[in-house]
Amino acid sequence: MNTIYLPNSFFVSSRKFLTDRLDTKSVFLIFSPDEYHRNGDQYFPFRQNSDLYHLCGINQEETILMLNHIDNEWNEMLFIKHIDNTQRIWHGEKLEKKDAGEISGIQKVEWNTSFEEILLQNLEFIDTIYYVETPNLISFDNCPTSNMRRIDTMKKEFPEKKFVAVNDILAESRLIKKPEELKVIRQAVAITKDAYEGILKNTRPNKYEYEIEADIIYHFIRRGAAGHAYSPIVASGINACILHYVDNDKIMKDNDLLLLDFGAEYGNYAADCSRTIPINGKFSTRQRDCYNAVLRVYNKAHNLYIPGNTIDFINEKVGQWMQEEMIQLGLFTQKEVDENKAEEPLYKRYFMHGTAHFIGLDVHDVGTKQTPFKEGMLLSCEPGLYIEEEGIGIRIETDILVGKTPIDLMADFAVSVDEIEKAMQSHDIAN
Ligand SMILES: [Mn+2]
Repeated sequence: MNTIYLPNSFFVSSRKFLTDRLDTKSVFLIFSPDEYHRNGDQYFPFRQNSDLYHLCGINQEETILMLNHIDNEWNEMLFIKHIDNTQRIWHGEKLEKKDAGEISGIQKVEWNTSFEEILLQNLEFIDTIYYVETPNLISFDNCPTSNMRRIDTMKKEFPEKKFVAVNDILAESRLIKKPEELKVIRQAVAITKDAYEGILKNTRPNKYEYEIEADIIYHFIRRGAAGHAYSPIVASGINACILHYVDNDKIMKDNDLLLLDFGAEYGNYAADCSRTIPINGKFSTRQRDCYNAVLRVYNKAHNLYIPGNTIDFINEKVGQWMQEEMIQLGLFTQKEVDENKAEEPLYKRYFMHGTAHFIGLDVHDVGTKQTPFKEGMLLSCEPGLYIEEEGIGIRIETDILVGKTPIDLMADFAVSVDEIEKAMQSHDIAN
């Protein structure tokens, strides 16, 4: 759980990036998220807040990071959970202060029971409280995250202080991937490739979608991934037209396509991959035509991942390219496009989602559709085509590193019709 994936020099420089942009006489605070109740006496597995991880590398619950500027310098303090012997017997070891210090590169580590007192001592000398706005998801409307609960309480307790959210600074810091991070991300991608190769070998008619999901998690866990970076989509036939299909419980029919959207989370970083393959190992003529239409756009789109472009620009461009392909596929005519008075372009009938999002510690990472690309940013490239009336759903997705020459991190994953059909020929008969 607290395996070290990044050297503490990485976290030291993340904190410096932040504090260099903050005013003096201030304190920055961030708290771990709650552990969420599942059912009975069970909890969902804990996942650290990505900003907190980015700043100190601690993957443990009930962690607090405090950076305060007093006496002309930044003081760093980390607060971690202290457990007694009974808890140790049931739940195992937690980080000792020394371990937490080594992981984070922070000298002063205390038990979180002393946090309130230390904060109060420091507050006298400061004017501004910096914090991270964490989302209150709709379903948690009346239940703000632990981080926001604490900040909201402080806003009431200390109305004379100035409260400033620093999400934009942290987004800027997280967007450009450093070489150390890229090493971890490439490992997430390599593990995802293993799973894809397993799928190509094991997919065949009359199996259930969940058998493929089981193959994916098998490959992820056996190489040290934490698991899925997001709920995997294993959607055969018409199910592929449900964009967030996660039931994965239908039987896979002969002559249908299988759309897969899956990615490993390794060392807190996500890989994000989509592929579409023929369940019986051979594309039909129509399926191949549709697939190649998406593939041509996918290949062309890679060249857009250069400094200065934005997600908005890519969405617009790729939408237009897909529209031209849709005309060729006979889905509508150029005349219908020209005469279309609706606000939505016609291609949105068959391609309803965007082409790109940032990837990093979160699979849909920080950054906006207007953020200008810089070298070292990582984004998905995922055109798709969903023709419900034909039971065809296709998406091809890879992760691309922005640069003067963009780098496709999944360049060695089978993607052409020939590569896919060839890989599927080596079907393991015993399965
Ligand atoms: Mn994606």
